[in-house]
Amino acid sequence: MPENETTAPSLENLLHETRAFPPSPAFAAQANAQASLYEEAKADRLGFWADQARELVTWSTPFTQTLDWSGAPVAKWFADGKLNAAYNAVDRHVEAGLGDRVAIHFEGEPGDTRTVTYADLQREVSRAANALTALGVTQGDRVVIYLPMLVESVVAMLACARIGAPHSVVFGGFSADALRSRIADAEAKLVITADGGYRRGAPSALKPAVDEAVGPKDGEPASTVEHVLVVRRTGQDVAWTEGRDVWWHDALEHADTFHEPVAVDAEHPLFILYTSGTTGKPKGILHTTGGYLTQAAYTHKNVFDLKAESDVYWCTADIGWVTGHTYVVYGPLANGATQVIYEGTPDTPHRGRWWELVEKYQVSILYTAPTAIRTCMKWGEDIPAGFDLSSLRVLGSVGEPINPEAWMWYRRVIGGDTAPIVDTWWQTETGGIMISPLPGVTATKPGSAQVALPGIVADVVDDEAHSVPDGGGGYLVLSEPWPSMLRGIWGDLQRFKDTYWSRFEGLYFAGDGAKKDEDGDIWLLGRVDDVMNVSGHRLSTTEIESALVSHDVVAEAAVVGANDETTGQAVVAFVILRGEHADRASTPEGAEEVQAELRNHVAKEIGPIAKPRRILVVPELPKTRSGKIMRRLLRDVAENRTVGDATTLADSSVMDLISAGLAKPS
Ligand code: 6R9
Repeated sequence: MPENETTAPSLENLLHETRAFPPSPAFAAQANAQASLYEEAKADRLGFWADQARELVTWSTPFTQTLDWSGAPVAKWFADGKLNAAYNAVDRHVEAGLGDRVAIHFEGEPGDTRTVTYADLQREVSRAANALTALGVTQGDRVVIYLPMLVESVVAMLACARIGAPHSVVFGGFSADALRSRIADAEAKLVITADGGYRRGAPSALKPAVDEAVGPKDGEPASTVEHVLVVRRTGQDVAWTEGRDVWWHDALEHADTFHEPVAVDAEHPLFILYTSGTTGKPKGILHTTGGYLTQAAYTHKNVFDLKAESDVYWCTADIGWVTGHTYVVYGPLANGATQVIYEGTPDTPHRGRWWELVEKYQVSILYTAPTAIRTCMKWGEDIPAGFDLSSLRVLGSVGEPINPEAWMWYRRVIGGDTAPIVDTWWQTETGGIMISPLPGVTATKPGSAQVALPGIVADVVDDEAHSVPDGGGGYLVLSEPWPSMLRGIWGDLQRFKDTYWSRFEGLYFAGDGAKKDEDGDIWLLGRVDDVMNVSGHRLSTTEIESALVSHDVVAEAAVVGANDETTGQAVVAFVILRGEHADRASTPEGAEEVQAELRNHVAKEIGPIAKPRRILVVPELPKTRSGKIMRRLLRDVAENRTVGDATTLADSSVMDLISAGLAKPS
């Protein structure tokens, strides 16, 4: 793309962002990461990773080879080493005398609690591993986990790892159909589920979806699943298939508390995690053991500045997503951390629930998503102000670009203007954090993930794969293999090559647009499929959203490019107004006034070219269960089409609400 012409307008808004927050000397002095880490990694990248692997992971057979890239793009890391991920997450801490340390403070949505030490975890995981073995699961068999956020969910994942059976966690909010296709693709032998979980104040059933997913359907035979292991959580009635279904508590009660972890090769599959592409069938992203665990532990220690003996860490992600895998299960436990796991939603039974938990457990490190932060902004800052959040010392963000307004709010209202924010860019495919500031080292900038971590090589390139100069924009790529990189798409090597390695020769194509600022820091601009082209000008959806949200009246915004005969695409914005302004748009005159105000605001922030052609005031935005806005559906609305498949929305009625509201002329 002709850089200067097409990206210049879209760079304006975020490049106006010049605030920077250098680390305090006190934080820097105690930080795990020091600036020398970058030099160390640069001087000998592979040696650096080998050091991390030896320091942070315990190997039953030490490795002698670091990287084998001869089968590129399928990497082998530490290939001649052997280890067990569950041993690393649990047993070695008990052996080191830390058995009494709390691993998990569990808080159920109804308020029930459970404290699990590392010694407890060792007994539970060993029992579960023995139970799985008794049910015929052996090394290499796939186990699907379909559970709410419970202690048992962590135990189930670790029990699989302990016996070398790759797990495939399917988010509990997915439908029976989604579960069925994932079970089929992985040819799973066993499913671990629960009767249900608590969600928004009521028990919500899970087992019926499993019954539907594993049985015969529409001429399709029953699945490969031999047993369904069922955790009792809510006590609700469940249908029972004798011989197939087994209660978790029964199976564990009879199981021994001793289990010898199986030492597997470093490249043994640890898990498959399905992630949706924008189209087509979900991709089963494959991760293996040694490299994944190394990067999980390394990033968790340095990016969050974890002090295992004193910190209380809380990552709000569900184990159904990669963030829950790497930063609830493998990273924190490998590092011997104490963490909070919360079952429910942030607004049950009240909108201060998260902050109440921070106060109660004295959480010191909080890792969450921009969508959650913006929701809290919408609810108002008097809610967090009612709780003591002074224990927080590091804040993390993940999942989508965080707009500067939300970043500043997070810093001021939640972080007391002192806690460093780490905006961490990574993907299911990358397995661990790739681009992020290091707290105590990096002067943070609101809205930017900034720098590749020591050991990671990232770049922004143009259409011809040339590195763009500072100030330029293009596509984010990763130029060197990294330990926790995906090893493929389950059962589809060709799709792996086509999706990630064919766009630019020899480079991993992440699918994200990005730019470099004058300091060479990286700003993520959203998926490239969300980049619009208006009259030959390249505009980022994120950027316009960010401009809209920076206006007082806007709580949330989503922008799409709608086809337009003359300009190629036209910018269409969907906005949710902040509570106190919502009434203003209820009359046609009021709505017009708000729309004009916002259009001018965007013009002022970015340039007239970015002015939305239409601004639609809506009550909600369509989001996937992981909080990503489904722009495809909004594009349908913007282009006056019938709205497409909305089944993966967290709340599928949202589209009806939006369409109904728009039927009235705005
Ligand atoms: C970890 C996770 C990956 C996609 C990724 C990008 C977006 C994630 C981000 C971010 C800007 C960040 N993304 N973190 N964009 N800044 N800090 O979310 O994995 O669900 O696979 O999503 O999310 O677009 O390509 P996953």
